[in-house]
Amino acid sequence: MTPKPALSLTCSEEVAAARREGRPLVALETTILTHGMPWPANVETALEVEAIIRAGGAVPATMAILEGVPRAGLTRPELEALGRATGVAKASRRDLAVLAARRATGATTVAGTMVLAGMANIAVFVTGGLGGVHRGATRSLDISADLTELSRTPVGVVCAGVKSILDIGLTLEVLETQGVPVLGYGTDRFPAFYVADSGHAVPARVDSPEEAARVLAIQRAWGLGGLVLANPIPAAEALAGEAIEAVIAETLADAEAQGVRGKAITPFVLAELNRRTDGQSLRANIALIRHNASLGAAVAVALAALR
Ligand code: PSU
Ligand code: MN
Repeated sequence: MTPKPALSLTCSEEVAAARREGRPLVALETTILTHGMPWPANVETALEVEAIIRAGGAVPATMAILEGVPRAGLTRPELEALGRATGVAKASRRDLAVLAARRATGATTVAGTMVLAGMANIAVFVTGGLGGVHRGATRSLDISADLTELSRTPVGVVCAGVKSILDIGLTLEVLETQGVPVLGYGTDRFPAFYVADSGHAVPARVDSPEEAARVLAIQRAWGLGGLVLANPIPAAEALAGEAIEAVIAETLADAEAQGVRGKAITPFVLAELNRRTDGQSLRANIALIRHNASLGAAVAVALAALR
């Protein structure tokens, strides 16, 4: 007989203790581990990001569904097993209940991680890049569930903007429609992952973790949903915009020619970019997520100080 489904979240000891003591917590996703970066850089980066968050005075809560159980805080062996596994499901909002009912394992996307962070009452979440509106979405209607999740779940997502594998202008339009604040951290420009400036302005700017935390506290108190805190990649780590843009355009054309669709597109493009840039895109990806981890920890600490 199939066991009964797990109806609530299971926290690691570290996460449970932090919740009891009201210490600042930072959620982390796992799709980046299973679909965003190759082994072993994926596991090394995940462990490093957790260490940066601890050094910043907060507690990391890496999210996944393991054998049907929604989890906040993974052990090192669990992280390594996920990072080495192939064929793990990519879990967005709509996949969570199906995976849990089947006692299956899934790596959570930004949307899926936000849902679990909401269940654990964790206010801050650090990742690399958000999903968004895909190029050609006026025909395909391929718009990441990350954007609608931001409108309903009160979590502040620290990211380096979105990759230009997406249509950045349309992504910002949908975030506006969904009522999602987009805050530039120390910048008036919306960042585009590998480059600090996408060519689009941000609707609002903050210049300190405290300022970001104040906006997030009000979003949460008023039930207004989440927000995006867009943290530009440090100048020393940024890639040359035109060169990376050309590789992205080529890779997207190949994806289309090979019939790659839906949730398979982002993982396909990330793996191909890494291969075609000789690891440059991966190095930039690692640098920016580390940078986001220290900002995320600082925002979580500032938010805890407001309570
Ligand atoms: N963008 C990146 N790296 C990633 C992702 C997006 O630069 O790893 C992952 C995130 O987990 C994000 C998901 O939530 O892809 C979006 O997938 P989709 O486009 O299928 O919604
Ligand atoms: Mn999609």
